[in-house]
Amino acid sequence: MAIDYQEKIPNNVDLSEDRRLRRALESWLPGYQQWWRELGPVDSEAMDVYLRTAISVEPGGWANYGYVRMPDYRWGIFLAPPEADRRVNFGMHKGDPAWQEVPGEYRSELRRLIVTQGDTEPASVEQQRLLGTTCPSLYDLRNLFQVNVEEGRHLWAMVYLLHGFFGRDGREEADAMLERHSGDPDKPRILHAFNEKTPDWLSFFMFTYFTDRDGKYQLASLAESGFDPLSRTCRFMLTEEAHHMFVGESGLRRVIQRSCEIMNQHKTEEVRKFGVVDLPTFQKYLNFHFSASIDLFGQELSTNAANYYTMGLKGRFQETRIDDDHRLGEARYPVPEVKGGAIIVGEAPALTAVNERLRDDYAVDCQRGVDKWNRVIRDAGIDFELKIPHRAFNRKVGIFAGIQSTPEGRIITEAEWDREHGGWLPSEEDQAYVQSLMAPVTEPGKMANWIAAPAKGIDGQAIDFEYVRFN
Ligand code: BYC
Ligand code: FE
Ligand code: FE
Repeated sequence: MAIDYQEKIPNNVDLSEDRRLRRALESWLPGYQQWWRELGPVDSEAMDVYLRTAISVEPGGWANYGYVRMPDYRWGIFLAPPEADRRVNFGMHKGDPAWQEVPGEYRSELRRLIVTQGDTEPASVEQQRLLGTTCPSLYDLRNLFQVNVEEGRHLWAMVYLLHGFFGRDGREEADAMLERHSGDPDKPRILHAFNEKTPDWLSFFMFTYFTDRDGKYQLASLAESGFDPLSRTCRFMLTEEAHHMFVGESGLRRVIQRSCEIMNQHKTEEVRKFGVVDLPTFQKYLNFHFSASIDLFGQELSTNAANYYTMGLKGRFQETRIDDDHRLGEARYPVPEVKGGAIIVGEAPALTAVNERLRDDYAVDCQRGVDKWNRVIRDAGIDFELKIPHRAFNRKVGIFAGIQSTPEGRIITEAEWDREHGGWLPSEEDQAYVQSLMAPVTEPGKMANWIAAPAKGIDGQAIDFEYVRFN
């Protein structure tokens, strides 16, 4: 399963044997490159960046590190190795051999899932395109670009499926991926969170911690798909996702570490005058990014999701490790409800609640990093605890979209919300303050004042390694 880099489009799907598909993808390539130049990372054309590139899809042996001139990055198509005798593992077709072609009756559902997944990838690159101009260090700049090129590759992954398995409407959907743009009033990206701004590095780290983690859970559910090419594609994408979440988790830990240092050094909580992020502001950013990211799981009760499950297209997180019938005929699942001005836990058919179950799995995973950050704060002897806000807080999708709630989950009136929300979400002033910290630091090994150095470098290199050369 080696990857052939001699080809125009590196791949491990025997593209050279499939003339029609190769031509289709080669004709999509220039549009992609133009999109990258126009809406990818600004001013990056001349930079050499110490990037990892996939050279094999086997576990452990896939990454190769070296300097790459950004526009020459080789985006390619990499699928995880096939599993012998793989089956559909859930839904009404449970036990059938996994599909190597799109089942005709599920074509439009499958296409919609692939389009929604694909649309998020270039959206995130668009959201992050200005961040390079205010990088806190060369190490961070390199990580940003690594995330960006891999999100670009994730778009390729979905475009491969569209071109390879959906004929003409697949080609049209692939073109549309480059026509919708994050925040565009006429042609926005599909999901809300991907039309928000990522204007500063605190937001970037929050995004890679919380929103890329939605990617992990969605990709893991799609990796369970009975449509085997989708499953294999997502399995390889997941190996890349781990780094994106690492960038978020470690970035946020470093922000907190630095804030705590300054708090202790000056024996004050009012650290803004020393040019670092105060913990209450950090909490507000956390509140925003968690709430925006849990919206990405859709409605608590979703017939779309139930259909995807029954059809065998999208499973649950780690479907095959769950001990039940994998058909969800009778099973029930706890689901929150708003009743009489309070939030209670109700119950619903597990089949229509698969979105909610995934959101639950996701929330547990989010807590882990927060616990680690709290340990940093505690170890510094500071009395402050970061908290994940309640499910009901600041929601735009699902049953909580119609109400307002405090971060603790108490339902409040619109008037109270208008009065109080500036204390819970980043205000304009908070955002302006965070923005004021963003000045580029590009001397090897040096860090911006508001962030601590990482524990170690990338690929065993020193922290003061020249991760990016500007030329
Ligand atoms: N924004 O039945 P429901 C990633 C719509 S992130 C706007 O609950 P469903 C990444 C919905 O379309 C992972 N609209 O929907 C991270 C539906 O419309 P219709 C991305 C929304 O389908 C960082 C209606 O509301 N992957 O990879 O069960 C950087 C009813 O909703 C939203 C995927 O999302 C929203 N948030 O659930 C880079 C996987 N939510 O039918 C990359 C593929 C719902 O009324 N997508 N709606 O017209 C899916 O599995 C599903 O589409 C969703 C939505 C889970 C997102
Ligand atoms: Fe991605
Ligand atoms: Fe990602």
